[in-house]
Amino acid sequence: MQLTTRKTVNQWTEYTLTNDHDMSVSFLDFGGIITKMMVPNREGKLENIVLSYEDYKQYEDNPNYFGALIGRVAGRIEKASFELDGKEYLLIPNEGKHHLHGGTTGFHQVLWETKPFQTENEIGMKLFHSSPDNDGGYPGNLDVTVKYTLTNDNEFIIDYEAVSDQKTIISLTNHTYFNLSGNLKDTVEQHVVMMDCEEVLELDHELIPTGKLMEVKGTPFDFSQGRTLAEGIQSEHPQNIIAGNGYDHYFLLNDGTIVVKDESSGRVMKVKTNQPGVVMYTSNTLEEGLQLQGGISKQYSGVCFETQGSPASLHHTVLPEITLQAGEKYQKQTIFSFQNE
Ligand code: G6D
Repeated sequence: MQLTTRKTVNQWTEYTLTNDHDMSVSFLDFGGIITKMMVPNREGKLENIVLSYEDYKQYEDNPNYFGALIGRVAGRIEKASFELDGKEYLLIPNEGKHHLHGGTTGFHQVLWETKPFQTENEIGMKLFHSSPDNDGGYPGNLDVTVKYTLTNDNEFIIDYEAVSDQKTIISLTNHTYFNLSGNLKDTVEQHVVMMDCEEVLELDHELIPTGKLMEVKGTPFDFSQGRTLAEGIQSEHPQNIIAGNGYDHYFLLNDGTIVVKDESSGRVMKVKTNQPGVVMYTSNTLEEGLQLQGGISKQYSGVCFETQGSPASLHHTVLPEITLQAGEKYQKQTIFSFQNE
């Protein structure tokens, strides 16, 4: 197990965690951005399975949120406003009249303090950020700790903890785009996904949840038996079309487990979370022609599993809330583990 560091553009630091089987995860202190994840294929060949810019300077803007920690609230907050105990809060509308992924002062663009740790079978980094009261319009002084851990069982674990001195809202995630083919050899259209989910949140034409839970049975959103992403990308289902021909939806998870397989490489990724759901985004609107590590971006180059509580709960009662009481500890975990078939 080892940790290496290197200075990159803007005096950012890139850390690389490597385990005893040579799996490695690289990330920046800026935005906690995951820049590389080297995972073996069935022949044992290590290849990068995440989308990342070749020129790190492009992370200054990062409109696709490649690899980034997202907060204070992942997803879209309708009309950039919410109410807590009868008081209305106005956030920065950074996508039309709505608020996306924490807005222009979001956690994807802050410099996190870092502190390494190591045990016999784990190596990792704690990342710290303090978001002041009224940061981007959110109430409460919020202290956040995110822990990135790589184990010798080829698991990459993200632990999220936060505490606020006032009642507030919070829903943290990581916005890594995965492509298990390795080094961008293929798109994710033939990736097979399995998840135990009966309902997804219906979206309107601005990708804002309508508050209606849509039964997945008999639709391209039913992943209970496994399904290629291509089926939703090519489907005529109105919800696949509204998302830009693919998926960009919040799936309510029964057991918090997602399995993703790429037949060509033999890579299998299992995602295990204690979040109530996940936005699966198949990069339908990813800008084409970006110079990424390993190749050029195109539609469906990657798939995101943004585990989170849904901000739609601020406007609809059908979902678990994302409120955090003063002094209450926010604690969430998502594990990405890798095997081969
Ligand atoms: C698009 O709608 C999608 C979001 O879900 C995603 O996070 C973003 O691109 C990067 O806006």
